[in-house]
Amino acid sequence: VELENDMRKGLEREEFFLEFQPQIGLDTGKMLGMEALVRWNHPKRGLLPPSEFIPLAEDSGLIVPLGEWVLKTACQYNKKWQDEGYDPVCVSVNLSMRQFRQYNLTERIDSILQEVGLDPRYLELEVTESMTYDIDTALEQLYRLKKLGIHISIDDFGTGYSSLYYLKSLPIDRLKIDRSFVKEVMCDGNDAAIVSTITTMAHHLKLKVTAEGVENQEQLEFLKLQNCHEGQGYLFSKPVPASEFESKFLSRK
Ligand code: G
Ligand code: G
Ligand code: MN
Ligand code: NA
Repeated sequence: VELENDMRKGLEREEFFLEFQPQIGLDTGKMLGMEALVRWNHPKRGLLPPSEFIPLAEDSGLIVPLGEWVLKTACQYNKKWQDEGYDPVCVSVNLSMRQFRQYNLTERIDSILQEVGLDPRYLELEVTESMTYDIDTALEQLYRLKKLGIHISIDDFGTGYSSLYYLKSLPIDRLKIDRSFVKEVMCDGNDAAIVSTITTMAHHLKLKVTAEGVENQEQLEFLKLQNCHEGQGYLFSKPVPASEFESKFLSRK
């Protein structure tokens, strides 16, 4: 409860900030996108990782205002960088279950995009498989979101509940292979088979595929052989604050 009150205050006092992690095209080595990840600079406890406050924010419902702050701030950075002449890239934002269940989510995102002035095609929402559990509701919500012109990806793919029926029905653009499969891809034949199969399936379904948690060259070579489109992970960069991201990863023609 104390951390919950702190979070409420923290939102007003601007104690939250974003880090960005690049998403790299594996054939060119070029940065094609970035994921925005929230951090909390707690006045007494110092820097808190999401694992220490996202679950609490989920339980209390504070994830809705926090998630909206993340969305808006990520869009603002992206718009600012485009205005400064950097090559435009898409920003990915994690959506929580609570946000996904909001009946007016599409309108809220639409008004954020309008207010910020960001072209919807430069926003991607990351949803998890568990959000598609109620397929009819999920389909309706995802179709509304897609109509805005934004992109949708399935985060942590392979770890949650999903059936291939869902996968063929959902209006999604990308699968993000969970990092637990990528981790052992060089020493566990089952993981290699899973990564390879997800990648092939994504190709056939005409979905983009991103490997998460790419940490070394061997994993990268494996993923390239599979024609996996993009990679995200410590091999390229850990998530970094906006100013560092700008100087290290953004480029102009
Ligand atoms: O860097 P990493 O420790 O950033 O993030 C840990 C977890 O927290 C990830 O599973 C990520 O999806 C989640 N997370 C990070 N930022 C956000 C956010 O803005 N909203 C939601 N819902 N989850 C987030
Ligand atoms: O939303 P998602 O669950 O995908 O959140 C991404 C999380 O993965 C963040 O916590 C981020 O810091 C973490 N992460 C990103 N790249 C790597 C990596 O190469 N290795 C590990 N172990 N974690 C990573
Ligand atoms: Mn994510
Ligand atoms: Na993930």
